[in-house]
Amino acid sequence: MLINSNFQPKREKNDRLPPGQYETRDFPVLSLGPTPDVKKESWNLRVFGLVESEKTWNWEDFNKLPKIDWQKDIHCVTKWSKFDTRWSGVMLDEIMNPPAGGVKVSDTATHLIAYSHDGYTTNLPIEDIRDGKAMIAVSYDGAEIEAEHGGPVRLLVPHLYFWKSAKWLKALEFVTGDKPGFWETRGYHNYGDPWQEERYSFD
Ligand SMILES: Nc1nc2c(c(=O)[nH]1)N[C@H]1C(S)=C(S)[C@@H](COP(=O)(O)O)O[C@H]1N2
Ligand SMILES: [Mo]
Repeated sequence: MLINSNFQPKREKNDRLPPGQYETRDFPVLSLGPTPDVKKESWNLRVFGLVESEKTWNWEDFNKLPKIDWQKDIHCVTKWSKFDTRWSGVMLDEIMNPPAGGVKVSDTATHLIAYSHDGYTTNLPIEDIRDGKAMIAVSYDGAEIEAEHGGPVRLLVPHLYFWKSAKWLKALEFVTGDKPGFWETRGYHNYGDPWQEERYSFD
């Protein structure tokens, strides 16, 4: 299928730093708790909710789905941005594409909820995970994703603040009518566009 992997929000040419951000070369770790020990061998991805029939992939089956390489800038609400991070993984488009082995999502679904092994959740409008905008990443910088950065599998939605990129991904739920996640119910913005500085709900 056709995937626009070069999706970037509109912005001034050469201006890669969203307002209020600074560039870092490090890769800071931001987790709300201890790093869960998620083994590839027992890892599953369950996709459920408003789908024709729910589906669970194990590591082996998941890795048979088509993967692409992605080079993206990431922006954390705590104000660091990191340019040109290199990932590879399966686009959400494949997960939602029955001919590729994905699920058939109901037309009534408006949002995706991501669930993680540490109890974290985050919500995303469906348009923001379609058409080459979101990846389920299995590798970072040419190697397996380190545990503290969400390995073995994390979500990646780089056009929104990085808290939307759920680490230690275990399930995806399609819903209608939204369902704010961990940070979204604790004062973070419900959408989180770095170019609009959508950091908090009560600014
Ligand atoms: N499961 C899970 N995902 C998460 C988090 C978390 O605590 N748990 N933190 C979020 C936040 S606030 C940020 S900024 C990024 C940090 O990712 P990193 O630690 O790889 O830099 O992960 C996001 N995804
Ligand atoms: Mo964050």
